Amino acid sequence: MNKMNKALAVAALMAASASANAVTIGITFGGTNLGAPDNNATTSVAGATVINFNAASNTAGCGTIASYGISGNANIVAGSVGGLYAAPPLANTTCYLTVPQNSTSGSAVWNSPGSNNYLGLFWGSIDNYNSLQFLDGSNNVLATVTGAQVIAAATAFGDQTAPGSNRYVNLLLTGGTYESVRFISNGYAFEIDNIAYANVPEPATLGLLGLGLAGIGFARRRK
Ligand SMILES: [Ca+2]
Ligand SMILES: [Ca+2]
Repeated sequence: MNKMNKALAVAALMAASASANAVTIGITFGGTNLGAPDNNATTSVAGATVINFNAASNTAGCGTIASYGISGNANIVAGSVGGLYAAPPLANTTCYLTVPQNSTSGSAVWNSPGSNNYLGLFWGSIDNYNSLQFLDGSNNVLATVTGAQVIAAATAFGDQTAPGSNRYVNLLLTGGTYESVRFISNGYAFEIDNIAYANVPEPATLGLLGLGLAGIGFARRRK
């Protein structure tokens, strides 16, 4: 991460910290292209576990949301159905998660194994009516991320092919961990593939700690 990106990341953290609770979110973009047949991005974070929704073959169906620890108004699908869902771009022919499945507004909750502070997801055809919420063990909302926060500048919402509206999104919580994630969409649809999760060291916290130690050292030298 160069200095400009670090400055932008800090600015994003400060903006996100305006919410009432102590949890902040760092948002970055980009992952690793898997090549065919997945093609679309997956996480680049070392040690993260990836859910690619490919356990069942396309011809046999894509399995149930329950088999992935998901409940609510959602479905595991492949391909595209006009007006309902659109496959992630780059000719991804694999199964993925879509929210909602049977009404124009709905949500689904994915229970993450263990406590984690990192979430990665391929967010396909990003819409301004898509959002996600990080929840604690009592289902309190720790933080919210909206489609408007992750779409690239000058990109049309819902564009099924533009790179700026089909992004691998990396979300890192500072000051807390989540137990589950709620995916919300007030329209068709919120398409998700390659969910990644991990509990990684918090670089922002370590950076702040490092600054504090440096300050103490400087004060001592002046005495
Ligand atoms: Ca997939
Ligand atoms: Ca969409």
